Amino acid sequence: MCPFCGCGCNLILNSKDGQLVKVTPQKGTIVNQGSLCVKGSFGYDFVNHKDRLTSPLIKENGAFREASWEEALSLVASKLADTKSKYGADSIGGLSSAKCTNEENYIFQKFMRAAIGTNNVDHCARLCHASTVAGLAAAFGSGAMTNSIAEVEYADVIFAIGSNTTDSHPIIGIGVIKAVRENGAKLIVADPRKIRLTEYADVWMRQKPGTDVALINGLMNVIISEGLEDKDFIANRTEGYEDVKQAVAEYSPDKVSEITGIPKEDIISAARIYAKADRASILYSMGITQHVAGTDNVKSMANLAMLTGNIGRESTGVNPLRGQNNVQGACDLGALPNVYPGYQKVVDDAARAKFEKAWDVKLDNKVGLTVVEMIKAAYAGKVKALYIMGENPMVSDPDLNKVEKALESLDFLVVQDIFLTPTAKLADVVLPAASFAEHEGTFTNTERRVQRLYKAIDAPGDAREDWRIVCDIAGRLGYQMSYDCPADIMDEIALVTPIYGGMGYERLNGVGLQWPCLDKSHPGTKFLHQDKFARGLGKFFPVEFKAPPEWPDAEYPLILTTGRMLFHFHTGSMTRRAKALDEHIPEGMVELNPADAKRLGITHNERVKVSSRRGEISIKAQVTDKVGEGVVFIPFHFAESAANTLTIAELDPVAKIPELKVCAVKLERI
Ligand SMILES: Nc1nc2c(c(=O)[nH]1)N[C@H]1C(S)=C(S)[C@@H](COP(=O)(O)OP(=O)(O)OC[C@H]3O[C@@H](n4cnc5c(=O)[nH]c(N)nc54)[C@H](O)[C@@H]3O)O[C@H]1N2
Ligand SMILES: Nc1nc2c(c(=O)[nH]1)N[C@H]1C(S)=C(S)[C@@H](COP(=O)(O)OP(=O)(O)OC[C@H]3O[C@@H](n4cnc5c(=O)[nH]c(N)nc54)[C@H](O)[C@@H]3O)O[C@H]1N2
Ligand code: SF4
Ligand SMILES: [Mo]
Repeated sequence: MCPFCGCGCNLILNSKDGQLVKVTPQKGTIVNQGSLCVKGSFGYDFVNHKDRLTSPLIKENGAFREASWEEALSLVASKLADTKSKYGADSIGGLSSAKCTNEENYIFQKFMRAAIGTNNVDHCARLCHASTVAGLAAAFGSGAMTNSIAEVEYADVIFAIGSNTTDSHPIIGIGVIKAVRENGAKLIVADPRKIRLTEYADVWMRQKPGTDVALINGLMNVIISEGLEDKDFIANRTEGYEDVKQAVAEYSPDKVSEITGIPKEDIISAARIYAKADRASILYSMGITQHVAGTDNVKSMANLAMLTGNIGRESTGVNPLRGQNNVQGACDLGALPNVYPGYQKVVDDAARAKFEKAWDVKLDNKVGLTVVEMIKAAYAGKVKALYIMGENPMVSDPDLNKVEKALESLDFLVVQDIFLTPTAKLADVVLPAASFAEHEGTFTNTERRVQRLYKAIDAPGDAREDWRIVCDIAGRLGYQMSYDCPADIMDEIALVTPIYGGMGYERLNGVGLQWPCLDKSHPGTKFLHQDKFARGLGKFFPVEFKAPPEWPDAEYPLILTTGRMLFHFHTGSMTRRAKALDEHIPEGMVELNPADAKRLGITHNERVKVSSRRGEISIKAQVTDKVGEGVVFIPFHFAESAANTLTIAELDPVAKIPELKVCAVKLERI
C-alpha cells in the first residue's frame, strides 16, 4: 500500500538485493484500478535513503551517540517510570502515528493507557479531521466518510469545498474529473484558491478564508426559500430542523455575499444545482476542518446534506477525505484521548470496565490531552515527558517558536522515526523504526477500507517495527504485551472493537474489508446511514458565523492560508528525500496576487520576508492569480521556510483543532 495519502492505493514494490528499485501499479484493485499519482510512482526512494536511522541514539552533552537497543530501551523505560513516580502518569504524553499500521496504533494507545496509565494519547488527526470526528459524530453518530471512492464517479452533482482533490487525493480527483467529463456531472467548487478542479467547475465560489459557515447557511437559505428542501427526508429521518430553518433565515444571499465576497448570483445558482440533484456528493477536507469554527463548519456540511436528502444512498453523502495513509485507522484504533478502539468512550463506565477486563489493568476515567494541549502543557511545565512515534510537530504544529520551547523544556523526549527529523533532533533518545516497505500490517483508507501491507525488504541496520519497540518498552515497565506477529494483534483488535469485529488476516487479502464489519460472516459496509443514521435520527445543528480569531489589520494586512501541493507530503521527511519529487520542487514559496505584489513592489521569484505576530520566515515569492487579493498561500512542507512559524495555535473549543487556515501576516522585500 502507498505510504502517502488516505486514498490507499495498492502498488507493487520491486526490489533487488534488498533495495527498492521500482514501483509498479497493481492491476485489478478496487481503489486505484492500476493508477498511481506521482508520489506513489516516484516517491519511494526515501526508503533506501542514506539518512535512514539505523541504530538507537542517545544524547550526551548535547550530541547523539549510537547505542544498543538494550541500553536505549532500558533508558526510556527508566526515565518514563521515574517521571511517573515523581509527577504522576498524566505528566507523560504520547503521540501516535497515522503513518503506522492499525496494529501499531492499537499497541501504542494500549501502551499509554495500560502501561503508563494515562489517556494523554493523540495523533495528527487533531490537526486534520478532529472537527469531522466531533461534528459528524454529533450529527450522524459516526465521524467517517459516508460513501466510497468509486461512487464519486456516478454522482450527478459534486460539491468540493475546501478540498484540493487533484493535488491531495489525486485518485479521487480522477473520479471527479471523470464524473464531469464522461458522465455529465455538475461540479461546484468552493475554495479561496484557484485549484485544478476550478477549471472543471460549473460554479466556483472564491470565498474569503474562514467564512464557510456563512456560505453554507446562505445556500440553505436559498434552498428553503425556494422550497427545494427534501420534506420527506427531513420528516422521517431527522430532528432539529426548525432550529436550523430559523437560524439560516438571517443569511440572505446579500448578507452572505458581503461576508464571503462571493457574488450573490453564484450563491443562488450553486444552491439550486446542489438541491436539484438526484445524487449530490459533498467532498470536503482541510479548508473546512482546520478552523476554530471547524466543528461548526462540519455540522454545516451535515445540515446541507440532510436538508436535501443527499445521504444514505449511493453516490451521495458527506465525504471528509481523510489525509494520511492510515489516519482513519489511527482514529478507529483509539489513538485519541477520549476514546478506546472503536470510538468507545473513556468516560463511559461500561466501556472502561470492558477494556480493564480485556487488558487486565485499572484504567483512568478522564479524557486526556490533545496534541496542541500536550505542547502547551509542556510549555507550562505540566507535561514532563513525551513519547513521539512517527510525527514531526517541529514542522507540523502551529506556532513553531513556542513548540520548540515546549519540547526543549521537557525532562525527557523520546522520538521514534525513520529519519532524524527536526523533532527527533530535540530528543534525548531516538529509536529507529522500520518503514512501510519493511512491515506487515494493515492500513485503513479514507473509505474505511482495511487493507493489508506486505513486507518487501528488510529494515536497514538495527531498525525495528514500531509495534515491537513499544511492546519491549511496556515489558520493561512491568506490563507484558507480547505478540508473535501483527495478525495476532488484529485478532485482539477484533475482540474489543465492534466495528472491526469481523476483521482477521485470513479475510483481508485482496481488496480488504470496509468497516463496520461486525462479525466473521459480515461482508463490510460500502456506504453508511442507509435506513437509519448510526445515532438513529440525523440531527440538525444551527450554527452561526464567527470571524476567525485573527483577522487582518493595518499592521498585518494579509490573510495567510496554508496547505499542500501535489509533489510534496507534509513535513517533507519522506518526499524531500525522494529525488524525482524534490528536484522538481526543491523549495517553498509564498503565492501572492499580482495586485498585492504590485502594491508591495514585489516581483516574481524574489525572496521576501513574511511575518506574523509569532515569527518570521524568508521565502521565494510566486506572483500568481491562484490566490485572490489580500490572501497569500504557503505550503507547509518546507522546514527551512516553515509556514507554521507564522500560524496561530488558537483551538476549536470542541474538537481542539488549531486554526491552520487563517492568520494575519505582512510581506516585505528583503
Ligand atoms: N500531495 C499531498 N497530498 C496529501 C497531503 C500532502 O501533504 N501532500 N496530505 C494528506 C493529508 S494528511 C490531508 S489532511 C489531506 C488534505 O487535503 P486538502 O484539504 O485538499 O489540502 P489543503 O491544501 O490543506 O487544503 C485544501 C484547500 O482548502 C482551501 N482553503 C483554504 N482556506 C479555506 C477556507 O477557509 N475555506 C475553504 N472552503 N477552503 C479553504 C485551500 O485553498 C486548499 O485548496 O491531503 C492528504 N494528501
Ligand atoms: N500550517 C499547516 N500545518 C499543518 C497542516 C496544514 O494544512 N497547514 N496540516 C496538518 C495535517 S492535516 C496533518 S495530518 C499534520 C501532519 O503532521 P505530521 O504527522 O507531524 O507530519 P508527517 O510529515 O506526516 O510526519 C510523519 C513522520 O513519520 C515518519 N514516519 C514515516 N513512516 C514511519 C514509520 O513507519 N514509523 C515511524 N515511527 N515513523 C514513520 C516520517 O519520517 C515523519 O517524520 O500536519 C498538520 N499541520
Ligand atoms: S493518490 Fe495517494 S495513495 Fe494513491 S498513489 Fe497518490 S499518494 Fe499514494
Ligand atoms: Mo491530515
